Amino acid sequence: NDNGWFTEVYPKHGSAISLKVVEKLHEEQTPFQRIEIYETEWMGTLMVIDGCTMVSDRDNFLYHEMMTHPALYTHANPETVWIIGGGDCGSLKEVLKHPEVKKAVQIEIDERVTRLAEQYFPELCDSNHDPRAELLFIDGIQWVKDAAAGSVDLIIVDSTDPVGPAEGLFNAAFYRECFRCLKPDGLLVQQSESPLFHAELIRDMHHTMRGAGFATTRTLFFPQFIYPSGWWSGTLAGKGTLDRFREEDARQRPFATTYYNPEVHRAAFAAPEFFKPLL
Ligand code: AG3
Repeated sequence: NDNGWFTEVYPKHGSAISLKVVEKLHEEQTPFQRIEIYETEWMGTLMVIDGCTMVSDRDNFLYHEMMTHPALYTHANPETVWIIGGGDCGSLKEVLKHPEVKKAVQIEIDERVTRLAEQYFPELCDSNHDPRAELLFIDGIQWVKDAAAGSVDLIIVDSTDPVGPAEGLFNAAFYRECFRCLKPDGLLVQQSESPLFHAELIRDMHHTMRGAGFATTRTLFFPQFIYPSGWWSGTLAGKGTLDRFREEDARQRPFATTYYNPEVHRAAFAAPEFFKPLL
């Protein structure tokens, strides 16, 4: 935050993003991480965790729509959904737009992320009191260890980068527990970083998910201005097939979206040429 700009530097990639700041609204160290909130000139309110951009008013729709709707419209009947992380409640809000969802549990380790989102990103939190929503502030790794086998249709891992509190969400032990918790046709979707900067991480994720028992894995791609390289991804893993896109349901969706639609859904799963050998 020098000369009125917030900057996140990507040291390994010789690059950075800078956003012009109007005002720093908040800063605190929680037991888990350092959270900062800025009012920026063009991106609206911005949440930063441990120096990394997390959510902005202007572009969070891209990430939150693409981390939820493609997976929800791939599952035949997603009634129970867990969101591991996702403390800003943006994914929860999108999940609850689906009338077939009967229960959505958000398992966020750091309650302060949610309390600050309620204060500074109220529009992301306007579904938090939906009777189908449950907000827990506990460790998601422990949650999947303790949960009963075959108890959930869809697990969404909406985490920070694979360092610090989120590190344990990117390994075989965690995926095996997720696999165990999912019903026979269950799906997992995890944010999987930048296809340009972190292609090896995505490759490893596919191998590790399949090693944990998932039959099918697939990555979807979408833009995200405030994240490293401006290009981001989510990776899906299915106990069975990922080929049951409920396209007609997506077309008739009973809610508004800003990015997602059935054409975007199909296009997002197209693997760029340089990516094919990695998958
Ligand atoms: N989760 C992914 C954030 C990763 C950003 N990385 C970075 N800026 N270096 C976002 C949480 C939104 N619910």
